[in-house]
Amino acid sequence: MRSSLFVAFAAVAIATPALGSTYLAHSNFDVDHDDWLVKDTLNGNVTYFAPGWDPTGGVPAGNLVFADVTPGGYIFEAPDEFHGDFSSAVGNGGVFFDWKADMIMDGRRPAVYFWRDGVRLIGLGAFGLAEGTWHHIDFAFDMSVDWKIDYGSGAQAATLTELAWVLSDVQDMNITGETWTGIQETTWLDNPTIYGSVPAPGALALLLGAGLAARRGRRR
Ligand SMILES: [Ca+2]
Ligand SMILES: [Ca+2]
Repeated sequence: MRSSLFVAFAAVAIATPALGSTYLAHSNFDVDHDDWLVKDTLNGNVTYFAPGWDPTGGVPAGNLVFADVTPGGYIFEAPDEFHGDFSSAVGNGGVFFDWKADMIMDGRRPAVYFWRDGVRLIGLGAFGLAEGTWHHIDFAFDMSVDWKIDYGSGAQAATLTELAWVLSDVQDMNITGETWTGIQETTWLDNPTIYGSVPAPGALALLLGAGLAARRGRRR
């Protein structure tokens, strides 16, 4: 028992410096579409589609692909793994994804949306992204990103408190699909991830100390 604990702690100590961040929710689509859906909204009517799954060509390997099918707008919708309390990552993590579109209209850009109680938190990517190539898009959960919040009457600048409020109970997460008015474009997605930073060296020392104390407690 004691030696297996030691091995576990040693593995953490060795692995930590190389990790950089830990994934709180993650899909790499290497084996399937990981329960993601495509949600299309046309004149207020919602239809769900299963996205296509491409075993090769992602970043790397498998990825989602969806070719537009209606004149409405579509988004990629995350499964349950991306729902819940991510407040531990506020000021200490963020969300990233790899994204590609074959046609991007002027004024269109990729975005991520987090929903809580009908309120939408929005991270907006750059305009003018090149078509037909993968883009790695990363939004930190802090005020270095121009986060927007929409209570139903239009997007406005979000405060850190609002950011934390939504991220402490995420009920839905979406990533941009639609990039062109008309049934013409195809969009690809890979590696959607909510991440937090690994503990700082001081925090890790505390963690190890707590583990050793627990061992001493059990021995008594
Ligand atoms: Ca992949
Ligand atoms: Ca379209």
